[in-house]
Amino acid sequence: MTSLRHPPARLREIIFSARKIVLLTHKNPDGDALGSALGLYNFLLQKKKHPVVIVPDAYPHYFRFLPGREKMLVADKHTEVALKKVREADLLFCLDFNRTDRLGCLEAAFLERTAPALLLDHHPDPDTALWLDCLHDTSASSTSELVALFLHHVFPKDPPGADAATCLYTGMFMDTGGFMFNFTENTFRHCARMLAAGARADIFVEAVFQSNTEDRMRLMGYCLYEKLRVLPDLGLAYISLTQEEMKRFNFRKGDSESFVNLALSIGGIRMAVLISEQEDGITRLSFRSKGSLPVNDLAAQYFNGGGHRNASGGQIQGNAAQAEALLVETVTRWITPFKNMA
Ligand SMILES: [Mn+2]
Repeated sequence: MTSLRHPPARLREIIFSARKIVLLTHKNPDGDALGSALGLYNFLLQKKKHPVVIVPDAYPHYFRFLPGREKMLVADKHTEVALKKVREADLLFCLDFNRTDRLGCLEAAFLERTAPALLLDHHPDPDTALWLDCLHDTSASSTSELVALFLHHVFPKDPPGADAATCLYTGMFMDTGGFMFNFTENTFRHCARMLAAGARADIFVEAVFQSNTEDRMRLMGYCLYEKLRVLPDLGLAYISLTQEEMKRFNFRKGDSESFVNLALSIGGIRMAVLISEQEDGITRLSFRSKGSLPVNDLAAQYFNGGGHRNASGGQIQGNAAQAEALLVETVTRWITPFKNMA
């Protein structure tokens, strides 16, 4: 854990004296990326600041309920404006990532900037030299939890309002798989504070869990019936999707969300993977594991990726069939030392 080096009063000063605050999060933003960035955004609005949230690329449509998301800048759509905002910022927050390549098209502008940046994150091994100050804790459930902690610490007299609370609660819920993993007693403490502040857990449940499209449900059925491969000897289950299959089901970003967890839910399976072919000749792999099996090591060593021990991502240059072959071959070797582990 890296605690903040600056005292709360100094951090308040840094924030209040900044005129152009930019909040950045990672590519393929998930519930925690959006929740932490928009949570902080809504809080800063309360403090009469005018921050801007910039996401590198599109986010799943079911997060459209998050307060403030309509003001967010999507950098690969509005590249010039986004780059200008990053260059002209006088204070930046980096949320839910600690490797600058996670910024996509914003990376170069971020590295060239002169303004100070603060990091709030829970991914392993940050390069702390890049930031003026860090609140970094891999044992935190989510970056949203760290934003809640940061606000409690820096602004003890100003509880977040309902909009900020809704975003931060969403982030904590999503990054723990609905309080299934990675949470601590602190997570519930912060969630309780968010609910007391008026977090809308009701709209969130409907938006995220009760707004499936028919296309997504059919795709899920197809994946489970036709595409799920189970290799019991390796404790591995995976689903692989080609571009052609995604088009057949009118795929929209987020439609395959949580499919990897369906594969992982099989008894005896310790590791699950969703392979998704992209339009640009790249195939993405999303890894999940149970217990102590470190899929972030597998992702980092063989698939140009990384992440958390039980939830990581990576990618290869090539199509879905090539990714599938590489996955099986790699896991066959990689899993050996872990075979007798719990
Ligand atoms: Mn996160």
